[in-house]
Amino acid sequence: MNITLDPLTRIEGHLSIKVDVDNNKVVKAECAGEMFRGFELLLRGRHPMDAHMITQRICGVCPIDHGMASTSAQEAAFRVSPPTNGRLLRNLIQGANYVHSHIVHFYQLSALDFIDVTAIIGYTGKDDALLLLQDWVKSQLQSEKIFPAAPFLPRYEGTYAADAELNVMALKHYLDAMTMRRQAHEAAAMFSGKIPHSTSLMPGGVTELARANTLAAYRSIAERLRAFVVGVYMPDVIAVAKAFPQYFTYGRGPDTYLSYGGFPENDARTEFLLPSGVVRKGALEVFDASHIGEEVKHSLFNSKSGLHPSRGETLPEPGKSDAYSWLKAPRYDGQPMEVGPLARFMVALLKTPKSPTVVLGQDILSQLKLGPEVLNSVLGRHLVRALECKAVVERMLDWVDQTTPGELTFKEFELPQEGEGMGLTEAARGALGHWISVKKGVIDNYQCVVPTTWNASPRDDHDVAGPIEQALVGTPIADPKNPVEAARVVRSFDPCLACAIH
Ligand code: NFE
Ligand code: MG
Repeated sequence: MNITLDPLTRIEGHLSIKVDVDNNKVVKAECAGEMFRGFELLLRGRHPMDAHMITQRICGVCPIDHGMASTSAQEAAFRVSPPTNGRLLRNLIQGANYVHSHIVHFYQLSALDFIDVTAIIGYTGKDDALLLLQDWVKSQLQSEKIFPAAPFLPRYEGTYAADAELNVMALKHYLDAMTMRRQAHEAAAMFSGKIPHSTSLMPGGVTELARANTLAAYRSIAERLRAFVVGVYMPDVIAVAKAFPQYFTYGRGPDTYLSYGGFPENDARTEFLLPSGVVRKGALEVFDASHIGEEVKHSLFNSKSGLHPSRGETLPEPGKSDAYSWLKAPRYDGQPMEVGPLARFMVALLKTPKSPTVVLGQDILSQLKLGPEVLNSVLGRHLVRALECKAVVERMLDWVDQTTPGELTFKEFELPQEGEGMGLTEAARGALGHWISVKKGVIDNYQCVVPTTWNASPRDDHDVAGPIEQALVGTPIADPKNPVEAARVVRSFDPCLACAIH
């Protein structure tokens, strides 16, 4: 039997999932990005310093990550790098953008996969926000329209959390998370000029100043965010984990992980808060960018297959036979790689086993009487994303203290007529790379390989499925009309198709 989830909601962008189900289990999955955007083509012939302004528009969720990758690629081409204060302000901007993203992913995008929104009907308390939510859900339930107003209903029916108290508390946190998200945006905008799409990120640093009063204001928001992440987000993820333990066994990806390294801790940008590395067969390897290639056998492109992104081509071919996705298939040594919080945790587990994040992760798992092998799963991804959010928000407070008010945040440079550069960062959703080549003063080629392009990639030249496609196989589907289990698997990756197709 075939089931199609199209569009898969509560993610960013247009994703179509097709699964073959046999004996109530997924036996094959196809993951398709459904539109072409063409950012790589429209950058050609433009002034190189337009790149970070344009590529930030790839996405409103992670614009800062694209800005980081783009300015880093330009910096490599222009032979400049930010001063200490510039690096720190970038970490502060990107950190706040991460915290917003992870909070939104858990509460606004994923929680309603587990939490029963209809439990609000039985609410008898006096919280104004919850009473409003109650009215809204009631009116949706009473609506005669086939599709009542989004966002809560309709939904796939299935098994949701049974504990009324847990449901109502989580719904309250769903509402609180919106405030937290706005505050994270406000903190980022203190140094980014605005959010989304920063006006202050530039090759050479950040054009905003490091003022003592702004640093103090940022710190006070960061402390509120930390209180929410530690006191609300982490406990809620653990509560969901306790209510749905079987989701530590669903959603197993390829068990190959890639991280470029995120949040530089030194000006040479060789040490990172989120370490860089590759994990295959349970062993840590040094990441080597020359191993990346984008394959296109099943992608709607007639570019040469397997090209390194520094030489990449973007040649759309809408009617291509045997192709089903507008995503290329990035591969490392020809292998699919999972990227994102789980990949970063798996790298950290082997590279920095004594880091507070890894120690806390092990602690939580042992309280649940589980070992790290369960992390390659739906709940594993949610758990390590929350752990990472805590690590980033806590480190943001240190970066505030390391910033020196009044010192330069930007380094001047001469713009060369020719140059090539690679810019790598860890976006909230995983490894993000931009490659720029400049000739005669304009962009000659520009390529982006984006986190969700790795995770949601279609089959490659050897017909090997992408990470989400692999993770879907084996998922039990109790009711083919309500494939909520498959949706939970896909959402655990936090896919952003707007980014992935770029
Ligand atoms: Ni549109 Fe993004 C992140 C990037 S995902 S959200 O995080 O880069 O592929
Ligand atoms: Mg690309």
